[in-house]
Amino acid sequence: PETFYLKDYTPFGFEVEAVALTFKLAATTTRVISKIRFAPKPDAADPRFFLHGEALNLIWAKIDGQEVTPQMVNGGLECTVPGQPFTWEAEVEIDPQGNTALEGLYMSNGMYCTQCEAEGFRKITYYPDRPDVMSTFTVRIEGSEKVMLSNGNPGTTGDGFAEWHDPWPKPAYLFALVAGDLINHPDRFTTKSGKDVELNIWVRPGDEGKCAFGMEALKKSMTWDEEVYGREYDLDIFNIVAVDDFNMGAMENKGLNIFNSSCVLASPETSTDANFERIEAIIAHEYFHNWTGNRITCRDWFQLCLKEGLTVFRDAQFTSDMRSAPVKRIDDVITLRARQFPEDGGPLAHPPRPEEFQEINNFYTATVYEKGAEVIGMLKRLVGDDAYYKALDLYFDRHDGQACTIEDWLKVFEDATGRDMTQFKLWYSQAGTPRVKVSESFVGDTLTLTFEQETAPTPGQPTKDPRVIPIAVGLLGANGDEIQPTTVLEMTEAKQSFTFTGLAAKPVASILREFSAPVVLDRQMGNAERAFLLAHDTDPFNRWEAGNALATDTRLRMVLNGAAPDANYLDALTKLVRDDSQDPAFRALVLQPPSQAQIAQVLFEQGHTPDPEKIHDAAETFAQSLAQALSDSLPRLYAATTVDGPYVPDAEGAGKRALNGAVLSLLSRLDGGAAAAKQFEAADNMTLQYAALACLLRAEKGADQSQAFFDQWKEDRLVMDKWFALQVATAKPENAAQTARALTKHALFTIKNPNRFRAVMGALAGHHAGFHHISGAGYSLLAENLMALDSLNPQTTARMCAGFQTWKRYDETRQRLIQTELEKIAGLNGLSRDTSDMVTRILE
Ligand code: B3K
Ligand code: ZN
Repeated sequence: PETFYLKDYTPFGFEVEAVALTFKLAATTTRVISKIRFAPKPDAADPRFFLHGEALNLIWAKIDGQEVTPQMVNGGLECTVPGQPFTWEAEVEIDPQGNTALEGLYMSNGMYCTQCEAEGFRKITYYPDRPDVMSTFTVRIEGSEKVMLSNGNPGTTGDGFAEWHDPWPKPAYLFALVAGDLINHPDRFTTKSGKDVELNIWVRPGDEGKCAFGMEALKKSMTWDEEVYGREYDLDIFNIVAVDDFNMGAMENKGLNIFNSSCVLASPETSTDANFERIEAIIAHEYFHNWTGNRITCRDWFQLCLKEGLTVFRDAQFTSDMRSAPVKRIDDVITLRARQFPEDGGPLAHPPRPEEFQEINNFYTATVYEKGAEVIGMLKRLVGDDAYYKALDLYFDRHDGQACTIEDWLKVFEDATGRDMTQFKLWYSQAGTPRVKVSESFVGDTLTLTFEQETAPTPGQPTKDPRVIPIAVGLLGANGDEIQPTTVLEMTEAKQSFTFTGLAAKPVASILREFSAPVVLDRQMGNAERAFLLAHDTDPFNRWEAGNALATDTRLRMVLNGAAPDANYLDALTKLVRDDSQDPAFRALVLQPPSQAQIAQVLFEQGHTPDPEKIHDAAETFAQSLAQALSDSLPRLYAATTVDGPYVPDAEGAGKRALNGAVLSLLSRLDGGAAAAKQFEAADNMTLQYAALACLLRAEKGADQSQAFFDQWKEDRLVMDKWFALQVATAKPENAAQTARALTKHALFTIKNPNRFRAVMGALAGHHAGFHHISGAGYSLLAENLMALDSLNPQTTARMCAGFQTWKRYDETRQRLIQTELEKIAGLNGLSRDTSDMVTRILE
């Protein structure tokens, strides 16, 4: 398969002045008629007239009204064209019904919808399907569907047709079309300059009661982007559509966002606190793309993090403002460590801006998104808030309407701040997580912190240059007072020391506050000091981090030396949990143990071979000991953290319910599930019902409740996804694969719906001890299902291959088992390019 390189970038040889599309909808024989005005660029480096096209049946093509016979070439067509502006017209036939890949125009539950990013537009018609080709689109949809939508503002609508016009030039990946039997949840928004905007969330009949929360989130996002970034919405209408079959979370098509129904539909009865928070964040994310992604887009797909890293950063700022900033930061770091660090330390490692790819869909990764956002966080920390917003204003001013690069992005920071960004750019070009080792010495009145950075080799990058690393540090006195408020140290060398003078006594240093850089901090610190920071640090992230380090440390010693749970840590933890003056959300976070995959990750970082069984046993033993240590307080805590009154999905309630859920899960280890059974019975919202069911299933006492849950919710796909996932997630390691296998035989299981497939297979891959069970049953079940899915849906298949990415860190037996499965997948007849690319890189 072909490899694409950043260094080969060449602009398209033609301007696209305007695009007009007519769709004649029919389930298996949709006709698309395109009329596109092209103008040759006088000094084109590549004058070839090449249009992408895939799985299209060309009926006819014309240039300036004259029928032509283009040459079909790999991935599209070529044609001889005039030397002056000309009109290209073509009619193609496509099969939305047969499109199970869910890319291009496809059908989901009888409704037409599209997904074009990254390269799906070429499955709709022949076109220069690259993000640096921007044009205005006029769309006419002919069909009998009740609702027919496209980008931009509505034009004429009549019997059997609807017209749309998008005045903002856009790349084809932002094109969208939806048609079906939909109903809307309407609202309005007035922008700060007084523009009246019509808002709609479109859903299938029956889902209209699940739109209100998403609509509020949308309006909050619109206000926030005006207030914080000065960005206003720019069309008369903003539509969101919920679809059931979708490969990812959502898509920011201009004026017509398309959402996986799981990322927009919400109600207290069917959605958990976590669902509500995620929905709010994704609605914000897609809305924020209107400026960071749509008005300013990417020159090519290597620059993907230009829009994704920035937009993730913006949605994280939004969530921090809407909810609790420390909780959001802690959650994000947990996710980064769970998803991005393993990627960065394994065979799939790539820089936030990759320089080559075979299949771009495989680069919508935690590195591009989450590390991309971390890089922006560092930039903001280094230049300061004022300079950051000054640079952003310049970015919007200078590049509105353009398709840009990381170089353009860094240049606005150079121009706005006068700072040289050469070294900072390494964050975009180098893969791998830097390991930062810190040592301390205190002499006279001076504390010296010495840092050393090192990044392990990654595929294609054997050596690394030192990066600029912002390290936020504060100092605490013996009584817990802050004697040095947070200051950002700028590390630029491989090894570098910083001093703090005028200190009366040796302070306790709080290092990498707010997780100021995405690095692994290697710090030898006694548990007494950690407990001190857990009790006193003024930086909430580092307070949590100290607790996390203690939790990790005791679990590592249990796994490696068969030690018992650390008594001092249990003591500190129980004290904190019982302390009602502390924020419930924070207590819940401290109570949430590091995941088993996270313990495996740390073992790997420290050069050990993780043993999933031992890791699992240590987790169980620890939780049991904690439950015992807290036994007197659990009933009181459970009662005290129960939230009375009607369910409100806000941060405060969610924090309380999180603590309540953590307490219930400990209590369930002691009371045989009695409290959980009661809670299940009484629950009037999904957060409580789901938490109770999880506890019961984990205790193997939930058969009746599981059946009751099924009977109650069998008509609700999103709740059924939870039901499928939870059974796998709560299974004993030795039963996880078998449970998952049985669920794939369930009448409501379908491999064709990505949400359902991920519910079962994602839960299996996420069950560390179950997936890595020494029988190999987890590996073979995942492989078997990936092989069954590949010919239907390559994107989702490829994405889920990542479950195998950590294989080389395990023992030889497991490595051999996984290798066998990966080779089976690699050898599959007709394997998709997506999956082949993933499996090949993982095996290397
Ligand atoms: N930009 C889309 C992701 C498209 C994925 C294509 N495989 C959603 C988002 O990041 O907002
Ligand atoms: Zn995005």
